[in-house]
Amino acid sequence: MIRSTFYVIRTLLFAILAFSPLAASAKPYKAAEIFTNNSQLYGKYVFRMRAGEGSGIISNFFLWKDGSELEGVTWEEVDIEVFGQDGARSWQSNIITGLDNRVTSEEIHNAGVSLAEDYHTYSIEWTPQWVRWLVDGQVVRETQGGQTGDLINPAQARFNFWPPDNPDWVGSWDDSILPVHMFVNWIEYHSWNGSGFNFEWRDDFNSFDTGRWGKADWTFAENRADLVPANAVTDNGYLVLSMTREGDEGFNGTPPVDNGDASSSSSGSSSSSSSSSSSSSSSSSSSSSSSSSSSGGSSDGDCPVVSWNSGNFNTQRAYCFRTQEAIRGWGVANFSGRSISVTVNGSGEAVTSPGVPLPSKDPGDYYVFEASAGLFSWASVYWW
Ligand SMILES: [Ca+2]
Repeated sequence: MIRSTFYVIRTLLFAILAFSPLAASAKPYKAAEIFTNNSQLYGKYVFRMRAGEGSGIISNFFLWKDGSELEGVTWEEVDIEVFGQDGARSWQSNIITGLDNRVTSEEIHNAGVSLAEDYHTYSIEWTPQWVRWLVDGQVVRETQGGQTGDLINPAQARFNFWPPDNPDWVGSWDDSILPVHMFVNWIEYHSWNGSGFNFEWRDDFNSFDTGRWGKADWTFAENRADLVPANAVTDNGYLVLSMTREGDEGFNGTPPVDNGDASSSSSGSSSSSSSSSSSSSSSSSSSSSSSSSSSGGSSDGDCPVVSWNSGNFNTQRAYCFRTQEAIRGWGVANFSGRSISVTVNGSGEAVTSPGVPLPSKDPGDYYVFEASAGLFSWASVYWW
């Protein structure tokens, strides 16, 4: 991921009007949004999403304090917004806070690949001290302090897919792209325990769980479409959010398969690992130099056995640890300057790109994680 070259803070006055909810029914296009019925204060959300492609559209996941749009209420929002334009290769992170004048801190990130051709693993980590955005196990942005201190209320998790009436931001609108869809394979929520994250729940979208999720039936001024329940469905283990013309709502196709999902129980580990290794060829080539310089040095027996699955190690020096846990997916955070190498029992071929699926192992074997020295005094590795 290439960090954006510009970082903008500005206030938005128009937005008070632009985002006032209106009853849906009037617009010629229909889009979709789902939201958790419950709100959570802090935590980590991890999900596998394949964005929609096309100019004028965005595929989003965001944390939202319900009622933020109301007069006299502070706005609290954290965003991942994937642009459909230009081959869906860029996305925006943002925090929006403030009472009357909204403060935003959007950054644009170039993914280097199409985010609409494959599923990717996205995470938002939200703690009292920081907000982090990760894609495929790599921290793309971290915000400490500042607006983080204004995110103090429980927030819903929401996915939505809609066409903003804002060509300068999302590109020009051409309705010949319709219908177009975004897909989510699964999402997990991990709560914040004060020093790490605890797994709380996972939704594989094998059905639409109305106990967990609601569907939007409203719109707002900046949206070219109404958000309608008929365009938010589950199909074959995937959440599908659709953008259609009025009268053409719903999804009639087959969701594209998530080949890179290491946790998929039905696809088999061999196929998932082979496809994910090909999709990560660019990142592995970029990390080849760092893997050769990875310190190693310590045999697996020197590395302590850890019991956490989301923890920090507090040293700038090289560090290693072992675990016997079965690992379906993993990532790293605050890893500036560090490389990582993961092996089974300290031998064999090493995985050196964060998030790349690990080889299978027997229950009595250890995954050995070896991190090189880094710029910061703490870093973390987590898995699920
Ligand atoms: Ca699924």
